[in-house]
Amino acid sequence: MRDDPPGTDGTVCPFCAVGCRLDREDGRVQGRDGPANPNGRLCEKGLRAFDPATDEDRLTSPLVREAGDLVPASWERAIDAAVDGIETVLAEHGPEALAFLGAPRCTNEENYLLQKLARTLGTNRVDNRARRCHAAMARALGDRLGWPATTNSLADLRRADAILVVGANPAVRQPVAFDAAVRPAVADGATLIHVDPHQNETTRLATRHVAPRPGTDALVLSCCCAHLVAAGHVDDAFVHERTTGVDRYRTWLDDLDVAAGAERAGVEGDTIEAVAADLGTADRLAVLAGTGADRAPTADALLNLLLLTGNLGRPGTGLHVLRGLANEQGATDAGCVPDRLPGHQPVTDADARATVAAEWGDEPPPTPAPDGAGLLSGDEDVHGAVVVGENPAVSKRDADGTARRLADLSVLVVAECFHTETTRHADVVLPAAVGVEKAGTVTNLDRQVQRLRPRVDPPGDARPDFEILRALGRRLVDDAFADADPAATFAELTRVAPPYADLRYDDLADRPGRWPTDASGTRSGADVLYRDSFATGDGRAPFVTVDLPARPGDQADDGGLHLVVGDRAGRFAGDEPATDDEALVVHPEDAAAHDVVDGAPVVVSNDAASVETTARVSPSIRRGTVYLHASVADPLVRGGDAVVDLSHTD
Ligand SMILES: Nc1nc2c(c(=O)[nH]1)N[C@H]1C(S)=C(S)[C@@H](COP(=O)(O)OP(=O)(O)OC[C@H]3O[C@@H](n4cnc5c(=O)[nH]c(N)nc54)[C@H](O)[C@@H]3O)O[C@H]1N2
Ligand SMILES: Nc1nc2c(c(=O)[nH]1)N[C@H]1C(S)=C(S)[C@@H](COP(=O)(O)OP(=O)(O)OC[C@H]3O[C@@H](n4cnc5c(=O)[nH]c(N)nc54)[C@H](O)[C@@H]3O)O[C@H]1N2
Ligand code: SF4
Ligand SMILES: [Mo]
Repeated sequence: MRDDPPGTDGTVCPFCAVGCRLDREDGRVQGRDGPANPNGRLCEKGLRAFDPATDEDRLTSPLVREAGDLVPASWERAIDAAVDGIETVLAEHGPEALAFLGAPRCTNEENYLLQKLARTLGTNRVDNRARRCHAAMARALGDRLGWPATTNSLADLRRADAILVVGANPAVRQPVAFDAAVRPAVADGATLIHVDPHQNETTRLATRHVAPRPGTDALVLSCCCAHLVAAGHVDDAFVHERTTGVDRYRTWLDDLDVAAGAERAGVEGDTIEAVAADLGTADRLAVLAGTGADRAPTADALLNLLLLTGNLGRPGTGLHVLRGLANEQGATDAGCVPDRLPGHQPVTDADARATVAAEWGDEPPPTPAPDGAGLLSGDEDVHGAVVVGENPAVSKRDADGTARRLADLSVLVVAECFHTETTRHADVVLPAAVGVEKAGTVTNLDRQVQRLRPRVDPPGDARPDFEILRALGRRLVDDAFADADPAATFAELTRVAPPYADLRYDDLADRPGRWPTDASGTRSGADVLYRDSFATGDGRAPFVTVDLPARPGDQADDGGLHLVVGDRAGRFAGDEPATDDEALVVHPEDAAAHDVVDGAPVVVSNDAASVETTARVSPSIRRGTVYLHASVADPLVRGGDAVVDLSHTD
């Protein structure tokens, strides 16, 4: 895998944040040599990239609710209905009564237009699924290092000589990146340490697997740090020159009881010490963090570990956020966030607001809006919503609550490619184009910005979200929206979002770019962030003491089992084949204690729900913990307790 190889043929796979390039030729999907998929490799999913384009369930006509039913309508009538509904809410309750949800499946330009629409109407109530998906890790990176993004490039991972994977399964979830970067690094002798209560496909390549109790990663990692200090593996020069707060942190570490910590995490003390030795003796340590690690204390502990050992700002090091959906990074970069303008600038920053105002003619409001734009937390002030490419009625933690709130809105406008649980509550449904039908740009998980090219026409009357948002903007705000096209909107993004400053839409047609573009104005962008200093006020990164959970771990002592959920997936057609792997994974000793045998039907229950499935008895899961596929576990995790009971059915 080369650094920054050229590659702009075809378009970008719409399914995950790796951002492989592909095209369709003679009816078959084929990979194209791209920056993230050297030699045109694709995973099985990528081979289905065009499936949504030809799916017969696609929405092909706008729909408007009439007498309780959604009925086909012309675009003109649908936009009228959307605008009427939104203007009524504006007139009755003001802009803070509207919420806007975008669109990690949509382009940078679409996300930019969505947040511009919200903010020019007068509200910061705009959010996107992406920020929530890897929220804790991105926030810690942004707060402590400067940018809420992966620090090093995927290609650069090959240079690591130790790779620590926490709460993730990149062998299956980001397979092309895993095969192109992680496998070759391991083949060259890198140590792979996998921290996960459940063994998955990534574990197969691991040199060492550590299975702590769920939720105890921060404790395990902090104990590692204590061992690193004791064994003299601290990079003193790096700590001295590039960090702050080490004394306070070291005092905190000194007070950490590593023996008790290991016991609470359910891991042998020797194992933690051995992991610390693996990490401490590596010259170049890189960390990959997934959804299972997305907790604030874990993020803090990981960054402390990297700072202590000087594993930031150099090739082969850093923290990789294993983002999921195709444009998770870009949706956030473009400003679909309730407290950030484009380019991650705080809405509270008067200078940033002034730059934006110079472009828009309107200054965005200075007050951050709540997470989920308030729509998801049940903020009673929200009376209307525009949802673009999300399905909050099922994909959010409190899905039932969200569905109720959607049903209660006075107006819900949804841009979608398919009918979903969310369109069911909509007043206006606008049929949207899918990824392979669109132009624009997307930004992958290692900050590479790539051009999409429309490869097929949208079916029927479906249109790109860009056109939909432009039409809404023209009617709700002003004619300036009417002039927008993806090229002009990207140019506007580069003017208001400093990390995108020197990227040019036309250039991206020939060569992908990467943000942040460097200060000298070249467009190569930083494949390794923070080589000389961190993007913080004083250029240094702070150590922080870790807020360790008071009562981590499972509660196997009282007979309950801790539920670990994985394989969370979107439901976009073609994105994921139906899984037959819905069994409850249970450790042999727990199975025996609950009188359950392999293959037996079982009931898993907590205070929220009971689900029926079959048992797979396997030592791949740690004792006291059970693993369930998200699609089956959903009713249990929706507001329920993480501790479950297990019984067999006869
Ligand atoms: N094929 C396919 N690939 C996808 C997707 C898809 O739908 N299909 N979706 C994409 C999306 S949107 C996302 S967000 C990513 C998700 O990618 P990943 O984050 O890799 O998702 P999972 O496979 O669920 O892996 C999460 C792991 O965390 C572990 N875990 C749970 N709790 C804990 C804990 O407390 N500590 C530790 N250390 N581990 C824990 C689980 O056992 C599980 O193995 O995948 C992306 N890639
Ligand atoms: N209960 C539960 N919750 C979950 C998960 C889970 O497995 N279970 N998984 C979690 C994870 S990791 C993620 S990332 C999220 C995913 O959450 P969401 O993003 O809300 O859900 P998806 O089903 O992935 O995608 C939403 C919709 O986008 C539409 N879409 C695709 N492309 C486009 C486009 O270009 N334009 C428009 N307008 N629409 C488009 C698809 O038709 C789909 O219905 O869910 C998270 N939450
Ligand atoms: S790894 Fe991701 S981007 Fe690449 S082909 Fe597979 S799903 Fe598409
Ligand atoms: Mo995700």
